[in-house]
Amino acid sequence: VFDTDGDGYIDREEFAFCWHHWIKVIVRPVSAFLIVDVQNDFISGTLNISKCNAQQDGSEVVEPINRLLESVPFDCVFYSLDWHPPDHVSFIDNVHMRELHPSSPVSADKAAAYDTVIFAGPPPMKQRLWPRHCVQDTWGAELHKDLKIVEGAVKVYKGTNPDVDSYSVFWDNKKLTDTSLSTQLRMRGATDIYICGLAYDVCVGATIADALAIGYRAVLVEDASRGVDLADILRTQHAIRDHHGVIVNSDEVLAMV
Ligand code: VGL
Ligand code: ZN
Repeated sequence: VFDTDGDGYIDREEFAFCWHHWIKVIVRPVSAFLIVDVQNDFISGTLNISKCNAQQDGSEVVEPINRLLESVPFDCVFYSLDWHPPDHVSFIDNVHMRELHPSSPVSADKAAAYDTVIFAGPPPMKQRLWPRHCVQDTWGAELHKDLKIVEGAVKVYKGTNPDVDSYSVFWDNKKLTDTSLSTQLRMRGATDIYICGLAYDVCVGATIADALAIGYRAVLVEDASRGVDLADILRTQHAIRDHHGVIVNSDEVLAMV
């Protein structure tokens, strides 16, 4: 009965039946959908990822994300926003505001966007420099205008400390402070987190790594994510699989409904 057409795979109808009447009842997953940084600056603004090495169009995540929001009954939905003050440490045009460590591979005068420097600290802090982006209360920090915002969803702001960058939606890069995300997920009893958005190899990758480290079942929705650098995207895929995360496309999530 599991493989009526003999193609070697469990029939989709059979799986759907097992899922609804048996598997789901036993495991009782509580799902969270986390949409990472689908903001203007990454799509068509100052940190336009289509001009980066991987040349991916960030606007293409909007359609699959909206489709998931419309069709999948997630137990909770989160939108994260990169939300920097004007004097943020990651901005290339702020590199002169802070002292670099003698071991920094690039000096402040030579540093360009996308270079990595080491700030003096203490302790010394590695930092990739980016064009000024997602400044609080500017157009570039707004979510894409076509992104569906569902009722009852929670917005999580990160990167608000001028002196520390924050790629993961859980913690800043030095793990000094956490956002409200862990608390909110715990309050709701979440077991499974579906993650997607921008940028695949930066904030999405860091967030799914933390989710897996905490012990959530974490699922990357790949066709709803776009990245900066092809080699880093590959590294992110390997890191997810190494830590028992799952990589799927949105139609596979839709097929679970
Ligand atoms: C991001 C670079 C700098 C991201 C944020 O959201 O992936 N990337 N700040
Ligand atoms: Zn940022």
